[in-house]
Amino acid sequence: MFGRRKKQNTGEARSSVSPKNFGRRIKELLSRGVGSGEAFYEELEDLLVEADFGASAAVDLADELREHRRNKSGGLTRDELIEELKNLIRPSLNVSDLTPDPEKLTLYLVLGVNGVGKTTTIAKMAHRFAQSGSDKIVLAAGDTFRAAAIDQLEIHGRRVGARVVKQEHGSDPGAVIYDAINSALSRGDTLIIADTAGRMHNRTNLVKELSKIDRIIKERIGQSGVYRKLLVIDATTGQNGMRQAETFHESIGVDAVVMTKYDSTAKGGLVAAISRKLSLPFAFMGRGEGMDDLEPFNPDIYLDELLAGD
Ligand SMILES: Nc1nc2c(ncn2[C@@H]2O[C@H](COP(=O)(O)OP(=O)(O)O)[C@@H](O)[C@H]2O)c(=O)[nH]1
Ligand SMILES: [Mg+2]
Repeated sequence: MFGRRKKQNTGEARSSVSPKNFGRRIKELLSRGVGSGEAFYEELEDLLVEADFGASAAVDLADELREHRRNKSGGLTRDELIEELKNLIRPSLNVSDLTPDPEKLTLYLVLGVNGVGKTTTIAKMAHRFAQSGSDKIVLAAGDTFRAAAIDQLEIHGRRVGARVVKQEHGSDPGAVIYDAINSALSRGDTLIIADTAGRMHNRTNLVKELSKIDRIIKERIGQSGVYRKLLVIDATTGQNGMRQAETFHESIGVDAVVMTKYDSTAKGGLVAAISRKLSLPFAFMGRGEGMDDLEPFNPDIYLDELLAGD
């Protein structure tokens, strides 16, 4: 069901439409105006599909624009059409603010298939929160499947000044996270970011393994704390990313999405596609491998970049 671990930086090579390129092409199309009738909407749909909006969002957006323009007289300038398109996309874009509340024990469970950038994102988030004053951050090495994953989290933890709770390679991820919560409670730490393995190959395993972790966290964190499930999606995986979002959301419920590798993607439509189809808010965009390469999701910046193109 899930794709194999991707090779890195294949985004450029696979894509024919870069964000700039997409913006430029859409601007060219919009410059010609809706005057060209049905051909205009078909071309718009094709461009949206190429930019990873997915077929259903592409058709819907083209339909909505058509509907919108139907009863209006007079033509629109290119920039007015771009604004209309932004106005059609914007309402489905939502933001999740993950700034932790220092008064409450908070746990972010980070989910996603292998290689999407979970561990790197955990380090970036810890770095970001540490810089803004959190000094009680715990990273839970819940990807116990690969020994290297535990080492990787430890190295990141040292770098960003966060304590790492781990167990042996192969141990039960639920037990690691349970330990992390208990030690946080006893030491007065306020934020736990938990890693998970992305090895689940079918929905049954995924549900089983994650439901167990989910239950443990709910029991230990309780009503007084904050528990959020964050799904990491690799922007270069296109409609595979859409399917991953659907599977995780249907299986255990996702609270917010982090999109990684936005720097090496070609296309930005996946954000809009996931937003429209699943109504999930976005928290962060990863824009590189460095610790500072994580930005809070901003719908206006997203739309400007998507439709920029000069
Ligand atoms: N260009 C780029 N690479 C990233 C980004 N986030 C993660 N990576 C890289 O993706 C690869 C897999 O990341 P990792 O965190 O190990 O993925 P995990 O298997 O989901 O934990 C690593 O080489 C990361 O440096 C990003 O935002 N941009
Ligand atoms: Mg990892």
